[in-house]
Amino acid sequence: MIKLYLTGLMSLTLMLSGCASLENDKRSRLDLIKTRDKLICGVSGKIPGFSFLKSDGSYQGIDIEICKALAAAFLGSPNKVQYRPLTAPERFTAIKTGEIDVLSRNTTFNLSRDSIGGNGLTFAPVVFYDGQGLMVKSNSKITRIEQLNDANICVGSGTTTEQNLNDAFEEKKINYKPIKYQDLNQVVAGYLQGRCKAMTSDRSQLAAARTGFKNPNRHIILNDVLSKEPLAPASIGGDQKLADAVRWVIYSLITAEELDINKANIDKKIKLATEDKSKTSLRRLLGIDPGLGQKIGLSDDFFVNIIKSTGNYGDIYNKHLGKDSNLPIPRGLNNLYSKDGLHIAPPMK
Ligand SMILES: N[C@@H](CCC(=O)N[C@@H](CS)C(=O)NCC(=O)O)C(=O)O
Repeated sequence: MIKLYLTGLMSLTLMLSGCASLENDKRSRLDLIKTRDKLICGVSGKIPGFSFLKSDGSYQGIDIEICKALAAAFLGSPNKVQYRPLTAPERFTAIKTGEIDVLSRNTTFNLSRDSIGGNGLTFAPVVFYDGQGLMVKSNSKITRIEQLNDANICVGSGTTTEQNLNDAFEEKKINYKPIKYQDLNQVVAGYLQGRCKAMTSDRSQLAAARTGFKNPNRHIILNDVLSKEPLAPASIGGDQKLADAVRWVIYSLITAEELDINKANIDKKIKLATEDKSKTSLRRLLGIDPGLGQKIGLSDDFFVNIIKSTGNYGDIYNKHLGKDSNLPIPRGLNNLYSKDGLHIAPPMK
């Protein structure tokens, strides 16, 4: 009798949990994206190298390439993206209200944002390891953070930057006055007009902003790094199907670099794996043998579509931040783990 009751209870629980996951499945935004046949990607649009709106109306940068890789994986084409420029204070509301599908905008991954009791987002793997810095005019003779006592500091509101500035200066017992602005252009304008002795932001943003100055070499970024700023894409929390797909697209870019698969050689790799049945893991990755894509709600050629569209993580990095780009930033932490950096992908199997 007890046994019967327990079996009944178990199958009811299984039924219910089965139904629940089906329900979640149905309501995933990934399906909406596919029906719409367009990915709505939230970006900044104001940071050269990351996401920058050019005068011809096109967007460029590593955050943009992430949107393209997602569209290639979800919809088969990197061009099926609608970009939505957002300021820092606007970005999380845009995810929550469903105005955008994915945020790919120099956004720091932290506990308060990636939690149900916080902003309620789900973060994808880090696409750029950054840290917060301070930029000052070279003729100010300031070289250390301590020399900024009693200074006005220009900062963007609604950012981790604002909080870190407070934490770092409090800890070092340095007095300062934050002058807050809505976006990077305003922060820059405030700083250049002399409202502040220093401007603070992610170091990549400081370097990017400086490329647009009339005399970039009259400004220096101090060596002090105030925080960890791991920048990552994010989507709404509680939608595992979308989050899985986003996460494995980022890992695909890293995996491809690890395996030295790029735009130029992918057709050769496909040919090799098609002809050689012993290349089992490569065959699975390239979708020659089915199964991987299906598990994350995508077609089995998702990996091939990504690499054909954007190349691997290293290709993207070199194009926008490499030594021949307008904003050369040494790879450092942003190299592969096997090359003393922090990027590593779990096995794609
Ligand atoms: N990574 C930090 C800061 C990112 C950020 O958005 N910074 C401000 C600049 S101070 C900004 O709006 N930058 C880009 C823009 O102006 O569009 C965060 O996630 O809070």
